[in-house]
Amino acid sequence: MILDLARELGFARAAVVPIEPPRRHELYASWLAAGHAGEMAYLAEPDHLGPRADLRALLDSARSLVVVALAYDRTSPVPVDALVRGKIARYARGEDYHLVMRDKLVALADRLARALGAPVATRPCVDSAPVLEREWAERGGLGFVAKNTMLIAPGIGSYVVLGELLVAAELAITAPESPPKPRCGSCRSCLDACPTGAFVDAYVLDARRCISYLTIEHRGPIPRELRAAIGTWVFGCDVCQEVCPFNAGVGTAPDPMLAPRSLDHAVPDLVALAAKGANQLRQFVRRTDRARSRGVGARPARRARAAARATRERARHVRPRRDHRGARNAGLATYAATAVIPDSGITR
Ligand code: B12
Ligand code: SF4
Ligand code: SF4
Repeated sequence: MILDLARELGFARAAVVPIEPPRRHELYASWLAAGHAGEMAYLAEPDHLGPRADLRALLDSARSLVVVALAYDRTSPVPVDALVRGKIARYARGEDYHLVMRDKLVALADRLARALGAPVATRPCVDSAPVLEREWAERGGLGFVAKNTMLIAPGIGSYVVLGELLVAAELAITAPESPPKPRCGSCRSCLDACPTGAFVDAYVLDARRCISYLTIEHRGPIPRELRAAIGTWVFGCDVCQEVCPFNAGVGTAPDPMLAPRSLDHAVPDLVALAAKGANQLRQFVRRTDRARSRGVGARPARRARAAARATRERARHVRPRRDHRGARNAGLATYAATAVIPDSGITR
C-alpha cells in the first residue's frame, strides 16, 4: 500500500525496511577517523554519530523505515552561444532537492495516515539528517552501493537522491532478505576517471580531494594544485557518474521539479558568475525559487552574439571580490574567475 502511495508521488523506487542497527556504522566512524570528511566537522558531532547508529534516536516510537529514491535529470543542455560556460552538477540544477524531497515525504506521511485511518507519528529525513542513507537504501533493495560510493538503482542508475520516512507503525516489510550485492565486477572506470584522484580505494572517497566538497562545502580558497583538475565544474561534479555504464541509456523519467531551472543553472556563464557579489551568489545557489524560470536553451541568438562580443571585454574586469572572502560558495565565483582567465593572478 505504501509503495503505491510513493509511486503516486513520483518516487522512482521505495521500500519498507525493518528498524535494525546499521551494519556499516564502523565504516562510517573509520572514514571520519581517517580525516576523509575534511571540514565537515558536523558529521562527527555526537548528535550525528549517535542517531546514525540508532534510527530510534530520531523518533523513539519508530517501528518502520520507508526509504525512497527520486530521479533527477541525467541529460545536459548543449549551449549554442559562444560564452565561456562552467558546469553545475545535475542534482543541483533544479529546485532544491532537499525541499522537493521533504515536501513529498510529508505528503507521503499524510496519505499514509489517511490510508491507516488514524494519525501516526512520522519523521522525514533527507541528506543533512543523521542517517546512513546509502546503507538504508541498499538494505531496502533500492540498489547497490558501488565502487564510486554511489547508490546505483539498476534500471535507473545513480542519478537519484535519497530520502527516508520514519513511521511509528508496523508496515509490511518489502526489503529483500539480503541486500543487493555490488555489481561493479572488474570495472573501475569511475576510480580512474576522477579528475582529482579523490578515491583512496574502491568504496572509499577522501572528500578533501572531491570537487563536490571543494566547490560546495569547503570554505576559503580552493587549493591551487587542484584547480586545473577541477576544470570548469563550479558547483558539484558528476564525472564518476558520467563514466558509469549503469548510467548509460535513458533511465527513468526525472522528477519535473528537479529539471534545470535555466540554462545558467546547468552550464553558467562564468564571466557573469565571477562578477556576482556575495548576496547575488547566495541568491543564485539558494535554489528555492518556486516561480520557475523556464526556457533552457532559449536565449535568442542575437543576444548570444552580443554576449560573445562582450565576453572578452568583461573578462578583463574580473577581479576577486572582497565580499567573497570566507563566504560559503565563495570558491564558485573565485574559481569561475580563474577558469575564465587562468593567468589573472587570482590566488585565493
Ligand atoms: C558527506 C556527503 C558527501 C561528501 C562525502 C561523500 C562520500 N562519498 O562519502 C561529499 C561532499 C564529497 C559528497 C559528494 C557527493 N554527494 Co553527498 N552526501 C554526503 C552525506 C551527507 C553523508 C555521506 C557519508 O556519510 N559519507 C561517509 C561514507 C563513509 O558513507 P557513505 O557515503 O554512506 O558510504 C557508505 C559506503 O561507502 C559503504 N561502504 C564502505 N565500504 C564499503 C565496501 C563495500 C564492499 C560496500 C558495498 C560498501 C562500502 O559504507 C558507507 C556507510 O554506509 C550523504 C547524505 C547522508 N545522510 O548519508 C550525501 C549523499 C551521499 N550525497 C549525495 C550526492 C547526490 C552527492 C554527489 C553526487 C553530488 C555531486 N554531484 O556533486 C557527490 C558524489 C560524490 C561521491 N562519489 O560520493 C546523495 C547520493 C545519492 C546516491 N545515489 O548515492 C546523498 C545520499 C544525499 C541524498 N539524500 O541523496 N557528499
Ligand atoms: S564527484 Fe568528481 S571529484 Fe568527486 S569523486 Fe566523483 S569524479 Fe571525483
Ligand atoms: S563506473 Fe564501474 S566501478 Fe564505477 S560504479 Fe560504475 S560500474 Fe562500478
